[in-house]
Amino acid sequence: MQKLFKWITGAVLLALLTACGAAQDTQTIQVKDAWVRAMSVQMGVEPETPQGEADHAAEMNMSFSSAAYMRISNRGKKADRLLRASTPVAETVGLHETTLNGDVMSMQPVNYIEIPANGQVELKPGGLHLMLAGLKQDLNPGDRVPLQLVFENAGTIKIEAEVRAP
Ligand SMILES: [Cu+2]
Repeated sequence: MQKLFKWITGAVLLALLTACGAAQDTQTIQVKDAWVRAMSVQMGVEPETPQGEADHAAEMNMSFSSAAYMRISNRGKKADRLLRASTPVAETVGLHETTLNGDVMSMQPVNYIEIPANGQVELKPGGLHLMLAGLKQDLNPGDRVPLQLVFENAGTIKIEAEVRAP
């Protein structure tokens, strides 16, 4: 019953948001201190390169990745969720969490990042982060990377993250 109620609340809210253009609710979510780890991408393969090596080079390029970090706060009375993100500088942006099991650090995708009501979540090295996979260009310190964040309630929020060499 609780679940159904939640679902209905969500549906009504969504309808309201669609009606009001979501402008007001967007302000309940604030993104601060966004930065992206600097990364150099070696693009370009010599024309004479045998096919196998070219394929390998293509795979290598695809493997260039970086991560974005930020603080997301929620001033609202309802929890919100970051559902997905995108940027023009990478093929994909994944929501990831780095965890430490004993001495082994591993990274796995998460379905969403929940921002509690009246709370905040910090995406930081060694924890939650956005994984920018398949970088299309060098990310040099001082560059600004546009990021589009999609929240369950707040909708789409566009930010710029500064590239930093950690
Ligand atoms: Cu990751």
